[in-house]
Amino acid sequence: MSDIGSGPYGTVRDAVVLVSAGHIEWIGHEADAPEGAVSSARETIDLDGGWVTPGLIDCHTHLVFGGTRAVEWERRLGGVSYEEIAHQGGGILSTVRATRDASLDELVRSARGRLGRMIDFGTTTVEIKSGYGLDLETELRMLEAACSVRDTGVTVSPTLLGAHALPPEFANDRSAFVDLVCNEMIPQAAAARLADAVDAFCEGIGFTPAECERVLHAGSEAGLAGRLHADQLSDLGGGALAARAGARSADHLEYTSEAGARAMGEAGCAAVLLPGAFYFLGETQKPPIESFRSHGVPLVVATDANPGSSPTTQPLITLNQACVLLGLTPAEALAGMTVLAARVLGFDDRGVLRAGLRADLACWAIDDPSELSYWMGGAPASAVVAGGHRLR
Ligand code: DI6
Ligand code: FE
Repeated sequence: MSDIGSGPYGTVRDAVVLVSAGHIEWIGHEADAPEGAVSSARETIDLDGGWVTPGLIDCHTHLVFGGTRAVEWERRLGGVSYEEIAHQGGGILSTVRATRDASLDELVRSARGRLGRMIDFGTTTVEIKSGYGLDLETELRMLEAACSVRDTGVTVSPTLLGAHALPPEFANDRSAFVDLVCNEMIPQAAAARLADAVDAFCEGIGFTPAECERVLHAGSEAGLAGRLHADQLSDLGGGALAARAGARSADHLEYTSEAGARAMGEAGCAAVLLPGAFYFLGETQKPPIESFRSHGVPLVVATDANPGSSPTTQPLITLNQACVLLGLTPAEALAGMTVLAARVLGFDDRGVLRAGLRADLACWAIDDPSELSYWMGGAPASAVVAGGHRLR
């Protein structure tokens, strides 16, 4: 019994997890399992010495989009910066054109393919943002596509990211676009139950802190949680703004100041680290991890899966990047994609393995949990269970 929940991972060795009606009924040492429970189980998965973790929770993705940005990436390799491409009408706006052109069916089909690869690597809960429509109809279509991929068995938490970039038709009237986001997109998405949260891109190539504050305020008026793309390419005080506005998280945070980290700690605002974007954009300025630790800011890790700055569907590579590039420990990285990510999405029924919680499980043929972030990608999960159903 001595090692129940022990060490940095809360490890239980030689364990049994009993699942019933979609939930974990019992978890503990095999020797202590209820009499006959294992032998009478309808279905068993023998891990043969492998490990079980909570299903991975990817709390920041842009999994629904049209097209790719591979050609633009080639230009970036030739020396043109992400921001220059954005200023030339490319970047996010090129994905907006492809997404507006895509039907609901096409968006669902491509997102389902990407989500399938994430499931292979243990993801059972995913947040999906809109933000490549930038008009009412396409933003709602993106959210509908996000909700449609629930048929995979994965829990999807959709986020309205209407204020992601200024669409060309509003180039001369920023405030009218923010009005559209606040007065139409947010209320309609909330009324149709197509969004759990709102998000905005607080950045020189995105929206000002004042504009983002309006969006977060409109979101909370509509009963939606707040998130913020903050301080990714410059310090606009986005971390502090997210904290002040009561957002659940500020995300990216490469340029967040000490004061921003302190404000986040005081407000209980999580830091969602997106090492895939840091890597893919060749960033050199790292988020202030030590400041976040010292101010008690939860360190959360997500893929930021998107066509422009983090084209990945592989959460294990993200865990590796969080350790190698940003300096998290493997245990911190795993907590950041499980228990702490659950809180960012407002779920209290998952993210840890405990009796009574949802049976969202990822099974791995590994000898030690540090292998989840050690292999640069590693092998797919040997089994994935969501809500008690086997997804793989
Ligand atoms: N930051 C990101 O990493 C995503 N959005 C954002 O504001 C990706 C945007 C993209 O380049 O498509
Ligand atoms: Fe993002």
